Amino acid sequence: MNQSSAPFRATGTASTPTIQRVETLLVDLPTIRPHKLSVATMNGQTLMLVKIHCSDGITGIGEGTTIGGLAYGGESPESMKVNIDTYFAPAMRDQDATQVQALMARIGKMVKENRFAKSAVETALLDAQGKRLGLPVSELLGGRRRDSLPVAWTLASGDIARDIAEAEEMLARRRHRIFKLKIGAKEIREDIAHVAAIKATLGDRAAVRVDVNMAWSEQDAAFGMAALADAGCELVEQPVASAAALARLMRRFPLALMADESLTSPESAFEIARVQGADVFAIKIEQNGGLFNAQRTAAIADAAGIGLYGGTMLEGGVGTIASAHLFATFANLQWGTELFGPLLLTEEILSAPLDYKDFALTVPAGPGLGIALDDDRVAFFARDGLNRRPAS
Ligand code: MUC
Ligand code: MG
Repeated sequence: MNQSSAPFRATGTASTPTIQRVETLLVDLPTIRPHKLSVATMNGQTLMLVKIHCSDGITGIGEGTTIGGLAYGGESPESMKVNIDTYFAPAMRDQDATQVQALMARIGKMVKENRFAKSAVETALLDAQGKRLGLPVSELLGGRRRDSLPVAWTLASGDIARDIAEAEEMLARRRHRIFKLKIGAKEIREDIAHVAAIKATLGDRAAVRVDVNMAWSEQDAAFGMAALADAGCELVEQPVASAAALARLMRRFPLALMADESLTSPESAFEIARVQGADVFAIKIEQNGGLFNAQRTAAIADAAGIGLYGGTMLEGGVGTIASAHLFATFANLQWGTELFGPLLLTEEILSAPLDYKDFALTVPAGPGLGIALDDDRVAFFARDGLNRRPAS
């Protein structure tokens, strides 16, 4: 069938649910402690929530976050809101709400880049379509292979004693037994001593990994990776920025090398795979511009024999569960996930908290994302009253 005779209708007929209104709002929530990364120290997180209201009465929800405002990349929660209000919403209005991939392609023609905003919008469209069909988002993505996901915790207080106390508490509560340490802000020897002290205390009771968030030069990385391996660290995440440098560091040290910031699309994933620049890919729905693209990136990893890890942009409950539905479909998830974002926040904005137990997160079984916002709490934490104004 050629394209012109395909049955797809971009604009709905009377019986087709269409998009009526796209609403966005910013929600500011405090973190349980300062979260220190090489790029920023976070004392709070801003969630950009999007609600897509459809003509059949169904509303889908999505979320976009960043780390430290603009410290991590080109988008901020504020830019996502303004761009969705100004550019996405007019392109979506009156369009068929059931054709999610086609609608995302339509948006893609009018909106270059803006991967995080696209992820939020695609999440909301999938939530709405799942609710419409009575299916969890994981089933729309091809079907889940697991109902729960192992979840790592990030130790990022910046203080060794506090990090150890936090890790001990997580182990005792059976919440996490994989710990990721954020390093790269301090002098390299100080960072290595920090990692070594934590691993020495935890021993075989827990896995220790580090994320440098690109802070090291290639020379730093060569020194640092050897020392980290000696300290018992099993994986280093994005020590340097460039794909070529990652490739030169590969397999020189007895610990796994994971790409994160380098992965911004299936195309970038293909390039890292081509130069053998990583043992593991951190898959993030926002970095990839949505769940479908993240799924394509994961397929490239599988084809290249690269391991998979479910990453986070420290999303709240909505973005976390969208990611969970996707990661539940992966054939391989060798390194687990770090879907702990909601646990870093002091406030709950879902009507029921997510289910973390036995070192894992349960993937909800209900239609769509399988979660609901507590609208009163969302309104309470919304940045200001004006945020409640519908975008279209
Ligand atoms: C990142 O770079 O991986 C994930 C966990 C965390 O603490 O920060 C993020 C971002
Ligand atoms: Mg990272």
